[in-house]
Amino acid sequence: MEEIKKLHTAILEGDAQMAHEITEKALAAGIEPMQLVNDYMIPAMAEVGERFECNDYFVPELLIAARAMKSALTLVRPLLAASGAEPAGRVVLGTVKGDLHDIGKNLVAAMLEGNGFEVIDLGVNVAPEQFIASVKEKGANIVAMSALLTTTMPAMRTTINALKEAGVRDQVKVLIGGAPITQRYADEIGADGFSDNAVGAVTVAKKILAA
Ligand code: B1M
Repeated sequence: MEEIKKLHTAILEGDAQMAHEITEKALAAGIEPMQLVNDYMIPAMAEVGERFECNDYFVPELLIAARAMKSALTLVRPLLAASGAEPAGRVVLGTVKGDLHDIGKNLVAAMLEGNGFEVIDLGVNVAPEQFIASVKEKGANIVAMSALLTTTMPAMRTTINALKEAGVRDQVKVLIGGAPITQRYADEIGADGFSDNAVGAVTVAKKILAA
């Protein structure tokens, strides 16, 4: 399906309707949802980020690109979830307090769901108390946190400490990621796992649950 290549352009140019339509047609033509995400959506958003960094794109362009990406993801997410076999774990996921970036977090959700995890997505700007309440209510075994700002990274440590204080730290594994996060930082704050990408997050989630 030749038209699929336009998905990259549609996201890059922030054409949500086009992104939605091409994704719909590609899925109808039998293209794997995972292929759409890995080969078109992630590279398109990576290029959006690069353009922003060299002042070719500004905040409005970022927002419309993000909207186009989300529009395509709404079609793909349920399919990724449906393709999963046995539930591999129950994940409470969110972007930490003070941080509104959710594109990477949504990709992590889609990848986890696509690999059989149940994902309780708390959204963005998630306070430690919200993570704790959800862990208790849903009986989650993974707390997954995303942060894109160096100023919001400390909220991960705060949340881990809050999990300890609430007496639920031993019930869950903590997985973290996001552009400024490193393995070193994960070790420093006592997280159980770190991944620098959404696909790797699945591998790490499986590994830490098995440990
Ligand atoms: Co903002 N932003 N932003 N932004 N933004 C960055 C992060 C920035 C690096 C841009 C820059 O200046 N070069 C910079 C942070 C600098 C820093 O902290 N050192 C920045 C800034 C400063 C800001 C504002 C403060 C700007 C302002 O208002 N002055 C503001 C903050 C708002 C807030 O959060 N409180 C802001 C706002 C925005 C928009 C709203 C315009 C928009 C977000 C829209 C949205 O998310 N709905 C936006 C965007 C789009 C970006 C960039 C350009 C792209 C982020 C993105 O979506 N990347 C970003 C620059 C960049 O990254 N090059 C930037 C694509 C996405 C697929 O990648 O999120 O990294 P990413 O996710 C990856 C991995 O990191 C990993 O997997 C994903 C897929 O492989 N991953 C995980 C992510 N979470 C994970 C969790 C895991 C595991 C892996 O386990 C749980």
